[in-house]
Amino acid sequence: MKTTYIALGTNLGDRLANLRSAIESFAPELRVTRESTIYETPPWGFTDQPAFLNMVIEAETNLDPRALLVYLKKKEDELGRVKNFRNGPRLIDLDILFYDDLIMNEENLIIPHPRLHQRAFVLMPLADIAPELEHPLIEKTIIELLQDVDTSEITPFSV
Ligand code: PH2
Ligand code: MG
Ligand code: MG
Repeated sequence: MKTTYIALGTNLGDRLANLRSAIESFAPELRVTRESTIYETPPWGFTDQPAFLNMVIEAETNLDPRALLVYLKKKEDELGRVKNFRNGPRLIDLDILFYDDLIMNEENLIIPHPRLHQRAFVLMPLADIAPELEHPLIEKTIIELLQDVDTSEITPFSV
């Protein structure tokens, strides 16, 4: 069994339902062991779009990283994601952040996620469930990485 961290993001439709449906769809290949708080976050990269809901989950899996990527893409498709432009609005986005302490750099799969340490919308929920986790390349904990990003516009989401 490997431990993986997956970031969830959504800014179209019923955002809360999209997160819930995604988590419900993870079995049997992913066993969710922790869930972060859900945060409402300003769009990053392409700003003229609705606010996102973001969260992170911890899960156990026997899938290897490539198979996990394929599995998550299939879940995105099944949940109704339509292909859009880079950083554009999306119904659901499922990104692998970490896979144990694996470091890999291939054309379509880079682990740890190459931009996670710059993104408050990832670090904030990740810090809820794995504050002391150390980034295997940067060799800083999530709490330390969080100190270097602007979290001022990120708010816990309540219904
Ligand atoms: N995802 C992106 C681009 N920008 N901004 C926020 N706030 N949250 C996201 O999940 C997000 C984003 C590309 O995956
Ligand atoms: Mg993404
Ligand atoms: Mg993605």
